[in-house]
Amino acid sequence: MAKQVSAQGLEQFQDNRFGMFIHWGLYSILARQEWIMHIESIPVPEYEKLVPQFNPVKFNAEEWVSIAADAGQKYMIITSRHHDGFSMYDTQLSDYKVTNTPFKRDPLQELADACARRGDVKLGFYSSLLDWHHPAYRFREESGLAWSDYIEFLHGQVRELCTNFGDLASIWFDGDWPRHQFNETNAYFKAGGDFEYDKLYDMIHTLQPDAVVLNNHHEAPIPGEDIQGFEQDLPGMNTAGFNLSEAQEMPLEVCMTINDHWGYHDTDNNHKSTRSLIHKLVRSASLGANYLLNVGPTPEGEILPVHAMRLRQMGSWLKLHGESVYGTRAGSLSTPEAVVSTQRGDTHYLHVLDDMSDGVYIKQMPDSITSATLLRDNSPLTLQPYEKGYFIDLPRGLRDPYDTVISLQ
Ligand code: JFZ
Repeated sequence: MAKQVSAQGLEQFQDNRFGMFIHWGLYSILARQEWIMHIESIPVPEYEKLVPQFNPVKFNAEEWVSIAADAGQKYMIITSRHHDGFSMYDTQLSDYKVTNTPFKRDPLQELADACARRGDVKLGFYSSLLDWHHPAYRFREESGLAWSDYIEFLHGQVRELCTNFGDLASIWFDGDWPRHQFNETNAYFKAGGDFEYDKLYDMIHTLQPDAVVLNNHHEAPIPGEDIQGFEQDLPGMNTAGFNLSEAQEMPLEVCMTINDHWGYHDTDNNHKSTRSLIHKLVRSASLGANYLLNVGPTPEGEILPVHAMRLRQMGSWLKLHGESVYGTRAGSLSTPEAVVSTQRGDTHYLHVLDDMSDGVYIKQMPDSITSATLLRDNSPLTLQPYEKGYFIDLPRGLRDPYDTVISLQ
């Protein structure tokens, strides 16, 4: 049987509910998102010219971790190496890495130290399965290398990630998309064999027993993958076009961009509002999913102030309403469209996301529930029997601009 994350690690991961995703690499210099090398067909020697330009002098690990903590995010997942193949840490398995730039420092190590010092934000790593730079991935014919050379590199890097940065929350894989044969002969994508997942996942679960493994392959998880991921969509929805799999009976995670791109894009000003971000967080929670919200820092090493501001506003709301998010599981009440629910044991939380005319009608109330209060300040609300269910009157003055939470006990 394939190894899995520990029961405790899996519970903890779900309890976290809210995380920060970070896409950061050489591509931030070009400021046109992380796929730029592919989109503009930039040859490897050209792209390599970014190396001597990378010098994010404003990078401050403490600052990033404190933004996450202020936002109420309990973990942070950062790109250790994206599809461009550039390692953002001091790997011993390649010279194509951040410590060989003018910056010289290892930002992943600094983040690991900052997380360890604070203790309230866990660290995890994104790892790309495909690699547009590694000769054994994209240039096997020219280089005379074999697929096994790439597997050795990939597994070796994951071993480094699991060994050198303390306790991790998660390893997050991406780049193996079986249902999207972009172009079977396109060397940018075509793997030369399989990724030996059994071995790869067993290694992670042995070295990091509490870390969850996720693979963003957009299919139902295989053994050793502890959670199921959804990209840019809530579980069960597919507006993005690539979330073809059904939500499984297992812990879930939704990842989303805060604007329209993962990596830094200097003309993307389509920032989601704080209100819509809070709604996505609680809608994810109501479906049993964590919400991993991405930011793409600048080439100077900054999380954009417009993003930090929204994150901190989410944190202010969570300070008063966190009880209805952290440690909860999917809701089981049947609610009107604009209302979702989460629950912990016998306590249910109604999240009123829109202006309901007078209040909320719940068709079927579990017998265990006898009282309703406003979570924010415990003001009592009346549970009025109405038809077969209950009506909860929600006076205008009690409503929250983002999400009014009613606690049912
Ligand atoms: C993937 C990455 O390619 C992207 O750069 C980012 O890291 C995101 C979190 O994950 O995004 C994908 C993956 C697959 C498809 C589309 C976007 N697909 O199969 O269409």
